[in-house]
Amino acid sequence: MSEQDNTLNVTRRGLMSATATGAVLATAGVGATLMGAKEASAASKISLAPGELDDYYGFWSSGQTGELRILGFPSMRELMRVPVFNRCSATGWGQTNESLKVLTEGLLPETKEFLAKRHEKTYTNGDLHHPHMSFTDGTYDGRYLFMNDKANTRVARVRCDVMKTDKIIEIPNAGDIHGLRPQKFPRTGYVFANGEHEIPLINDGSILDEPDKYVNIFTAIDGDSMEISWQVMVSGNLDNTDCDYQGKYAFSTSYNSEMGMNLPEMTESEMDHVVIFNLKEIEAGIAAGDYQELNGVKVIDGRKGQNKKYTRYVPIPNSPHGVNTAPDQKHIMINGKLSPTVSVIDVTKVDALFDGADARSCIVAEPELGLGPLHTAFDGKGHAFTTLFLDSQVVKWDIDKAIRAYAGEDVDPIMHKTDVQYQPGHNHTSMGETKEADGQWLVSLNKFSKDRFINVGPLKPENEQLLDITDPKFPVVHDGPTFAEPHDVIIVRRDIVNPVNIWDRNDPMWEDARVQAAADGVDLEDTPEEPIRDGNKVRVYMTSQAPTFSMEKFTVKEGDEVTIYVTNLDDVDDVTHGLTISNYGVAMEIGPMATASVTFTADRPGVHWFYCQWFCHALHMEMRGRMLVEPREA
Ligand code: RUQ
Ligand code: CUA
Repeated sequence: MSEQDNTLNVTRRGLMSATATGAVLATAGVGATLMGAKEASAASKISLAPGELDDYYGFWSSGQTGELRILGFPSMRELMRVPVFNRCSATGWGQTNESLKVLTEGLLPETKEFLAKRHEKTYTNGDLHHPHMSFTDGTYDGRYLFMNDKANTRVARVRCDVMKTDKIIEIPNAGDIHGLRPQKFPRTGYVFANGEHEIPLINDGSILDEPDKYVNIFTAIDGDSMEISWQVMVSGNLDNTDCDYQGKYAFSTSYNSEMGMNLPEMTESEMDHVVIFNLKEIEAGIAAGDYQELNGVKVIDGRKGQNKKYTRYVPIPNSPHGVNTAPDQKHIMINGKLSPTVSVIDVTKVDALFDGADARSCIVAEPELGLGPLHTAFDGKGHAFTTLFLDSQVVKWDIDKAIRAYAGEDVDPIMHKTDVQYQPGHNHTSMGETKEADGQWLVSLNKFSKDRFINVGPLKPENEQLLDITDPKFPVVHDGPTFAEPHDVIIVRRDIVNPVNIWDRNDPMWEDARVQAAADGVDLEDTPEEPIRDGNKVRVYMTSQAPTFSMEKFTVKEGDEVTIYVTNLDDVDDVTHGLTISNYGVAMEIGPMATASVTFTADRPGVHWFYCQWFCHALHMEMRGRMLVEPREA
C-alpha cells in the first residue's frame, strides 16, 4: 500500500467518526475526496513513512497488566513494554535476581512474611494507573518515571536512561495507592501518592464496622531516594492528586468524604471535597515533632477539624475525580464525575484559606460541561479539554470565560464537543501537564471500543483516540486499540528523553553480581570455564557474544541451587541476548554490555539445553549449550 493510500485511509476513518460532518460526508459517499487540507496534514503527521521518527514519547500505563508501555507519538506505534509490577516472560522480570531485588527490597516485613507462606518472594500482579515523569522547574526533565500500584499499595520508579524499573516501595499505613503526581517546582522532589481505600489505622483484623477508626493516608515520597518523607492522615478517601507550580500545595480529590463502606453510603452526601495539603506547614510540623510514628513513618494528623495548618477541605459537588493543574501555573481543575461541573481553584487564593478564609473562596469557576467529567487536559493557550464519560465526548472550553461566567457575566465557556468512541476516562495533551504545553495533540483513553474494531470475542480492546487540537473542531484522526487497561498517559517531547543504547558496565543494576563475582575471584567479562561450587550452591559465570556463550556445557547435581550469571560482551546497538533453559521455566534478557543472573534449584535430572531466545545473529539458533543435571545417588 502506498503512503498516499495510508493517508486516505486514516483520514476517511477520522471523517467517518460520529461527528456531524463525518455522517454527512459518509452518506454522500464523498469522504475521501472531500478531505480538506487540514485533515490531510493531520493524517500525514501521524502516518509516518517507514523509517521516519515520532516527535514525542508517549508513556502509557497498562492498568491491571501492571507494566509501563512506551509508544511513539503521534503515530501511536507501540515501541516497548517495560515490566514493572507484572512478570515478563521475555525479559525474565520477576525471575532474574536483579529484578527480584527491585521487586522485594521495598516490601514491608509483614508482606514478606505473608508471601513466604505462599512460597512467593513478591506479588505477581499490579494495577498501574498513573505514570508521570520527574520535573525540574515546571517541566519534564527526563530523569525518572514514577507510577502507582493500586492493587498492592506500591510506588515504582523507572529510570529513563535505560527504561528499566529500579525501585519499588510498598507504602505502609495506606490502602491501595491510586492518584500519583511528582512535584513540579522547584523539582521532584516529592512524589505525592494517595491511598484510595480507607483502612483501620491499626489493621490487625480486630476492626470491621467502626468507621471512625478508619483513616486515609496521603504520602510524600522522596523521588531521589525513594524513601517516605512523611504521611498525612485525612478524613474521607483520596482519589486523584496534583500540585501547584509554586511548590506550596498539593490537592487531592475525595469521592467518599462520607467514609462509607458501601455504594449508598459513599454517594450519600451532595458535597464531597478536595483536600489541600500545605507542604511548608507539614514540613514544619514534622520538624517540630507534631507527628506519630507508625511503621517507621512520621504521620501528621490532617483530619477535618484537627489542625487547619496542615490541610483545608474545600467542598466540591458529588464525587470529584481527576485533578489537573493548568499550564498557566494558576488554575487547578477538579473534575466532577457525578456532578456535570469542573471546579476551578485559583492557587493565588489558597494562602487565604489557611488564614481562615471561607473554604470555597478559592473556587473561581464551576462551568457545567456535560455528563461525567473525569479528567482535563490543556493546550497551553487558555483552553481546557475535559472528558465526559457518560456523554462519550471531549469538551473544549475557555478557562477565562468560565471564570467570567462564574463572576456573573453572560458568556458561554463551551467552545466545541467532539464525540469519542466510547466512554473516555483520562485524556492528555502533548506536554499538557507541564508549563510547556504545546497545543498539538490530545489523546482520549476510551474504556469501551465495542464496534470500532473487528471482533475478538467477549473481551475487547480499549480504544485510544488521537485528536488534532490544532483544529478548532479537534477531530479524531486515529483509533488505537490497546490491551487492558491503560488509565493514563503522558506525552513528552522527544528531545527531553535520551536513553542509552548500551549499558554501562558500572551500572548499579547488577551490583550484587559484581560483589559475588569479586568474592569468587571471577571477572564477569572473562569468566572461568567451570562452575564454582560452594556446598550445594553452584555459580555458573558465562559471557555471551553472538553467536556463542562462553560455556558450551556444564554439570550440576540434582538439588543444587544454581545461579547463572551472563555478561553480554556485545558492545553493539540492539544485540540483546537471552538465556532460556528448556523445561526449567527459566528465561532472561541480557542487554548489550549488561550482566543478568537467575537462580533456580536443579531438581530435574537430564540434559537441558540452554539457548539464546533473542534473535541476535545468523547463527542465533546455534547459540546454545547444555546443562547436565546428574541424579542424586539414591
Ligand atoms: S483514574 S478514569 Cu485510576 Cu486515573 Cu480516572
Ligand atoms: Cu544470542 Cu540469539
